[in-house]
Amino acid sequence: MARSKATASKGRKGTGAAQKVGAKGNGKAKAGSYSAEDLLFFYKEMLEIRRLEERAGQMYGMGLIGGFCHLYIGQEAVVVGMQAAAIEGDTVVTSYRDHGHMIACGMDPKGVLAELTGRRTGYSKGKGGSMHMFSKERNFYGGHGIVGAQVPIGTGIAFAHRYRGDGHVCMAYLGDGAVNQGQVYESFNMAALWHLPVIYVIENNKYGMGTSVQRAAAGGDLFERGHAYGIPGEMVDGMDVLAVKAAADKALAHARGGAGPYILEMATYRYRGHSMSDPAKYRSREEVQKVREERDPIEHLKERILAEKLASEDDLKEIDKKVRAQVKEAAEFAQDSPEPDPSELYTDVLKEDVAAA
Ligand SMILES: Cc1ncc(C[n+]2csc(CCOP(=O)(O)OP(=O)(O)O)c2C)c(N)n1
Ligand SMILES: [Mg+2]
Repeated sequence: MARSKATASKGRKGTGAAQKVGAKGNGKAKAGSYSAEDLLFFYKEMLEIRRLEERAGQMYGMGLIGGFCHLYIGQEAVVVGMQAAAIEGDTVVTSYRDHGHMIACGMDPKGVLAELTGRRTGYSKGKGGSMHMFSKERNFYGGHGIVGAQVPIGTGIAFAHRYRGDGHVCMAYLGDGAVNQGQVYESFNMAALWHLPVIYVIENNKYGMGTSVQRAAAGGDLFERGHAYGIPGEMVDGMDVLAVKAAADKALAHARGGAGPYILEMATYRYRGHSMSDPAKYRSREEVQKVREERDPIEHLKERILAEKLASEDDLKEIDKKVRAQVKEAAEFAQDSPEPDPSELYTDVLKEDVAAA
């Protein structure tokens, strides 16, 4: 199966300390396939993303975050399930809705919130903001504001994996709105032709800004868009972390084994507006409420953990308490950090171009 190493691990808080993920790579999401430790880890990861983003939303409202801020709330199971199946060294690239991916890749919440608030301790020294964060150390390649731009970039990263023969796979995430970009199909063609180790993860959250996928995308399911290139794909319940993990195991094994790209279409949903400035008038409150009540990925897993008696309500409350404390600490760290020095305006830019102009 996909997991050539027994368990995936990820460094946290830049300490390089490995943390066990530990889910078995058996490709099945049936009850009993996962230990209590696995499920509690998935629960904690999804909660960490949600609490961090809730905090980011509050900080935005307080005027502490400038520019754009696109929240991932509701979609947490997608990236947590994917990363649970990945091994250390696999790479990730995504769009501007990227905070969840950073956390799931093991990036430090302090550095993420510091970047969101434009502080020098942020991942891009406070100069990039929400949409422009990277971590070579954690194999996270951004954070891209141009719709679809990350798809050829991810394909290029996959080319590098293959060229180097390092056995790794790139997971390139894109939205339902991005699947209509021409560059996506140029990428599919190259990836299929050269059997590149790339998984295209389409996060179909039903909307591209204020346009529903039904109004924007012709044809059938989005994963079928790879069929013309011979790229296999499937639809996955993106609100169920175990279904995502099972699909990711299969797709990663395919790509890692040299069979080329794979497409996973995640049926998911975003609870918040497109960005913080979106009042989301294109859908009803009832629609959002229904998904929250019936399909919430965190509640879903919580119910399962309780039903299988893998932990008590109190255990889960304790996890939430710890996560909230960690996020609070990260927010304080960000707010206490200084802004970049004005001299930073002249660093990390193409100075030669400036001089030549
Ligand atoms: C090339 C390009 N066209 C238009 C935009 C404006 N824009 C930003 S996000 C977005 C919608 C993309 O929707 P989707 O791919 O479904 O991702 P989601 O926001 O749902 O995660 C658009 C049209 C852009 N950033 N880049
Ligand atoms: Mg979308």
